Amino acid sequence: MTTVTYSVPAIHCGHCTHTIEMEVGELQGVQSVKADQSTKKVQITFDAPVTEEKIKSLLAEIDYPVEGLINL
Ligand SMILES: [Cu+2]
Repeated sequence: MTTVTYSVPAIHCGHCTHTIEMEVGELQGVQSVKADQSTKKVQITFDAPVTEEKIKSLLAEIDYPVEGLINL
């Protein structure tokens, strides 16, 4: 199980966080998604078959591109 936190500056409201949580949550292998409106961060816990690459390309597709990985 891997947890990553991404910086997603395009988040600007509760609709954005909801969309991200719904879309990323549908990827097989994603255990949890928490998108935060005030910090513009998305924390994702996942396992195979999904990969970071797939998560990032989905976020780019839905117009919430990842602009950085935050190492905790
Ligand atoms: Cu929004």
